[in-house]
Amino acid sequence: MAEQQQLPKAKAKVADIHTHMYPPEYVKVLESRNTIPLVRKFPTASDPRLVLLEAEVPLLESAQQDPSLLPGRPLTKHFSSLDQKIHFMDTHSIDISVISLANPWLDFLPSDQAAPSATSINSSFSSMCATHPGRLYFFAALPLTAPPSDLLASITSIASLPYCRGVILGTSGLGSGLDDPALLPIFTALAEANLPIFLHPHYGLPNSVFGPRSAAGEYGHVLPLALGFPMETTIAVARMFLAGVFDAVPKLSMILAHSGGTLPFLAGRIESCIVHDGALVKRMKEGGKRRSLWEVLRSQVYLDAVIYGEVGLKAAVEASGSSDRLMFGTDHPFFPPVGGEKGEEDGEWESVGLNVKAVVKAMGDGVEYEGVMGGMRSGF
Ligand code: 5CU
Ligand code: ZN
Repeated sequence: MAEQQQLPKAKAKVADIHTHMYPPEYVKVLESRNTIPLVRKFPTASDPRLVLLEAEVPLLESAQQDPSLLPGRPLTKHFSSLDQKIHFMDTHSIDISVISLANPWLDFLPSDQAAPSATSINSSFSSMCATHPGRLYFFAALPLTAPPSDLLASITSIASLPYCRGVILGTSGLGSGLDDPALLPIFTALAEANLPIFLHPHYGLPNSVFGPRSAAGEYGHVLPLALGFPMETTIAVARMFLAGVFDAVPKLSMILAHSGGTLPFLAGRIESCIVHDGALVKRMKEGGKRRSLWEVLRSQVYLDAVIYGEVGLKAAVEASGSSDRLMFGTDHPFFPPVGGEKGEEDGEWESVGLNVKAVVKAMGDGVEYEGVMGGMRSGF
């Protein structure tokens, strides 16, 4: 991409904090399923289709009648191949990647399968990292549907894995969201083990929120991904804050996907609604002084820089208090080039170029740019 060549090359190391994979054993599980999340082959498509979202289900059904209407997205080699991940990193001058299982992680597994699957997937990630020491680290997957003792045991074992730098977590928690008091021992164990949570959306908003539409009005992934995902993250963190989770576990640290959804923009409004609710203020002061959402964002929260726009990035820096708390990401293998040319996915990705360009516009091309791109984290 010609435009990207004019962007400054970071002199310090570049670290990608938001980059996913599905190890082959996870793909096998998706292939065996009849309900989402699933992987299905269609005679009209060269790659199998990965169908993850509620909004994609109608096409899954209509594809039976008209296979030219394919649901989901192609499950290319980018999702599972380590060589492809390294090739992508090299193509985009990324020195370090912190890889994570993509959504919906292990959320859907029956209780008895969750812990063994987590062990197997985390050990696959460990082995991948060991083949490229210093270039790859990972956020581990948690067996959230496993019995509580197995879940706690998995945190102990994850903490001893040399390349593990935290855990990836969705917003459903144990099924009732992240403000569920039953999660406090899990958050405490993660904080004690110094494992930050990379919080990532998957469930979005119910499709009905976007209103009734004609058949022509699906607009691809724009409504669920551009709007639903960020609102999901916003709601999850707002609920954690309102429930006092950050005060109960002050050592808990979170990295929020997509620059915190809409939190940087809405934190003021959330605060205003709190201070106008006497009962809520009283409850939130029970442990002593009430910390504002701004204070929590600036002390316990980091944001990725996956927002594709200068204005959003500037809001993210303001909300998290410093560009030191903002971390570059690519979201590979999502958002591949769509030109349709053979081999195009092996070249530079426009989504990455857009993101780097937004960081340059928001930060300039000096130390702040280097810091967001990973300079501060070269000693991962
Ligand atoms: O925007 C993203 O982060 C993603 C992701 O990770 N997974 C997905 O299904 N769509 C978008
Ligand atoms: Zn992602």
